[in-house]
Amino acid sequence: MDIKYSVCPHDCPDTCAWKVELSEGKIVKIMGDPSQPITQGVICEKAKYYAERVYGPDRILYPMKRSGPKGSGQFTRITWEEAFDEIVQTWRKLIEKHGPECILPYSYAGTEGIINKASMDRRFFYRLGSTQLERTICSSAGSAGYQMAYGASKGVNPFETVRARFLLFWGINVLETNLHQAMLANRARRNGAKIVVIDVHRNKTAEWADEFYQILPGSDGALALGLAHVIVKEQLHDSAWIKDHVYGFEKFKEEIKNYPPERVAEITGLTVEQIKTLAHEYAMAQPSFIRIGNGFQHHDNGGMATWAVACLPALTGAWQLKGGGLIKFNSGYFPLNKEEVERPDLLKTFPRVVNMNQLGRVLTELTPPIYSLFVYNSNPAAIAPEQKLVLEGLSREDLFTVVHEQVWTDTARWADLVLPATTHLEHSDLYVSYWHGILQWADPVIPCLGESKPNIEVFKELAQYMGFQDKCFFETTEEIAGNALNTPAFRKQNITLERLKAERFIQVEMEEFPFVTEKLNTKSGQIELFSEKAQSMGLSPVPSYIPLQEGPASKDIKYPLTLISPPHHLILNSTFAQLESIQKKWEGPRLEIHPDDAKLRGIQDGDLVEVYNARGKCKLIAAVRDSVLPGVVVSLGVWWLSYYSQGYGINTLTPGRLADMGNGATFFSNQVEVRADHE
Ligand SMILES: Nc1nc2c(c(=O)[nH]1)N[C@H]1C(S)=C(S)[C@@H](COP(=O)(O)OP(=O)(O)OC[C@H]3O[C@@H](n4cnc5c(=O)[nH]c(N)nc54)[C@H](O)[C@@H]3O)O[C@H]1N2
Ligand SMILES: Nc1nc2c(c(=O)[nH]1)N[C@H]1C(S)=C(S)[C@@H](COP(=O)(O)OP(=O)(O)OC[C@H]3O[C@@H](n4cnc5c(=O)[nH]c(N)nc54)[C@H](O)[C@@H]3O)O[C@H]1N2
Ligand SMILES: [Mo]
Repeated sequence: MDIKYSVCPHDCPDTCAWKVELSEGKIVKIMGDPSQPITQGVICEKAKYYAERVYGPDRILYPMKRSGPKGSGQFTRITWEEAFDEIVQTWRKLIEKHGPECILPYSYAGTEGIINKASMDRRFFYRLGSTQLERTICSSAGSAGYQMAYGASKGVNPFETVRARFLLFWGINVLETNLHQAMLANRARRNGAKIVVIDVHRNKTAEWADEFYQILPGSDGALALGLAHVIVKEQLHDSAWIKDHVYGFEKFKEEIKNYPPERVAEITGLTVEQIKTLAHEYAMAQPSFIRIGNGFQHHDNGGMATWAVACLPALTGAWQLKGGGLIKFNSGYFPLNKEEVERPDLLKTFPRVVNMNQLGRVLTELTPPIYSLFVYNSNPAAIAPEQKLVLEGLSREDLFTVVHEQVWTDTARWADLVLPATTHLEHSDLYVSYWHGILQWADPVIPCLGESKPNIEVFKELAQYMGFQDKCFFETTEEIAGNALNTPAFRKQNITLERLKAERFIQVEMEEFPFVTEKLNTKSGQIELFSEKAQSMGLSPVPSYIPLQEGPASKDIKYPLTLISPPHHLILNSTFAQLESIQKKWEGPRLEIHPDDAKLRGIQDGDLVEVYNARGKCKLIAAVRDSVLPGVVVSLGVWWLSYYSQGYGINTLTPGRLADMGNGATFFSNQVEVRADHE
């Protein structure tokens, strides 16, 4: 038995440290690294099956060229040289005829490793002058909303949350999507703290909480302003602290007059009593801590709602005590030299920018058209909204699609050329977290399987085939990582790549409020409850509640139910979906529907139902239960398309509209109707 170490690269706040057991050079077991203080030897269930993912039958090991009709899954093995030649020759012809903007890269966070997520690829597509991609599918609406108040993605150090007396998990399924925060919360609870959850779905996290507030989708902004109303009206706010740290309190005070508990009760579905109790408890128990998740950011009003919630600790001055305040994102604590890593200066033209949430429209409607798509670190055929349009785009005969992947995803099946990618266990990378403050490095644990190559190598070689001679296309992973860490803030903390490689993980400094020595990075330097920036963007200058375009208050009687499709604990976005161990445990695609809604439609528990709206339809098995409110339906997980009957996934139904801030995704502002399927 041999033990090696790695870091989980997936898009999850916990960024766990792994201990990997090998036998005769093969991975046999994945465990949490007990020495890394956040991971503490604990990893999620899906990561434990990683060896199956690395060695499984779905692994892509060689470059493959399509040999049947598009989407048929028929491919023939070719060499890397043939693959690169074909890409470059095709692109040269396309560029000559249409210019480089007819090529589009599509990627997200398949790996969170700094080098293989965004370094050589960004350099390559900047240098090429291709159409650029706005990568806002995850949490950009919320980040923009949070930054209205605080100017940066910085919040509480998670370790401090064990001191909190009141922990409010708001729109986050923390037991399943941020497990180690739940472990810290359990420690706080043992110290006497109360755990409260606000969600639209009575999930495992809701059942674990001491108190659960079940609200209507997209009503969070109103709830936050209603809580602020009660706090200020009953003088539970901290005037002295507000005077020193908060900008715009008087204007905010005017705005919250519009949110008396009676009105907020109507919007949220809570009772007046519940709203008052929550406001009292939140304001009185200090330190109080809020963890914001993605739930309410994936709505039309996600930016404003986040800004409104982010104002609460400013009113009570919760930031004064260790463990008090909020976490939305903590990525701001890693001041990497991104310019040096990504080299935006290589872009010499002003190509168009398209939004990743609208890939379907981009591939089917954009003029002049996209003629070549290069996908890596993402599975858009499954995870992107408006799936029908995405698939229509991918089936275009005049679209040359290249997919660099580890496994045969839905997107890979639609490709013209498929290139084999290494997993993080086969390449080195540098890792930061967007929740904790531990910087990590991982070396390969096993050699590259088959002929797979890391992203950085593919883009380096492509650059050579394209004749790009800039020095930056010859840099190694170590050189880029070393430069990424070469910033004044890291130098001050004596953090270098050499030290990191020797120690594997280093805790970076996480300053306490106000996060920077002098002031916040907002215009006023204070927490902004009134923002001139918001005003200049044509938004309300104070947080306010705007009903969803598609939501519970929707007047569209054709589609009366709001569909929420958040993560499933067995998979990570669409990753892990195909593993045999996962499939064995999975109950199949389900739709949780309230007994009243089911009865109205003649639907019984276990029935196959068709969920539909103007964007398309998707078939699921009805799970009739009161875990959802009347008018709300929930389907967990984004599964590969072949696991849904007729091959249309949950994202057939979801909208490509953009949220109020950050051009974010609106997956959950989604009206549908459901009928029993009698086919
Ligand atoms: N197991 C697992 N873990 C994951 C992922 C995964 O797919 N599987 N994905 C990872 C990624 S990329 C991300 S971004 C995070 C996302 O993880 P979270 O931050 O937890 O976000 P979601 O699970 O999308 O939504 C959280 C909760 O919000 C609820 N919700 C939906 N709409 C509303 C609303 O209007 N108001 C309120 N209050 N709640 C609402 C949902 O029911 C859900 O329980 O998880 C990461 N971790
Ligand atoms: N309905 C609905 N849709 C959603 C969501 C939802 O809650 N509901 N959540 C949204 C959110 S928050 C997010 S972040 C997105 C996530 O969407 P994606 O980022 O597309 O996530 P995955 O489905 O995990 O796909 C990542 C792919 O990258 C591949 N990959 C991993 N590492 C590497 C590598 O090193 N190199 C290469 N070339 N490939 C690699 C994996 O094999 C995997 O197939 O999905 C969004 N879609
Ligand atoms: Mo995400």
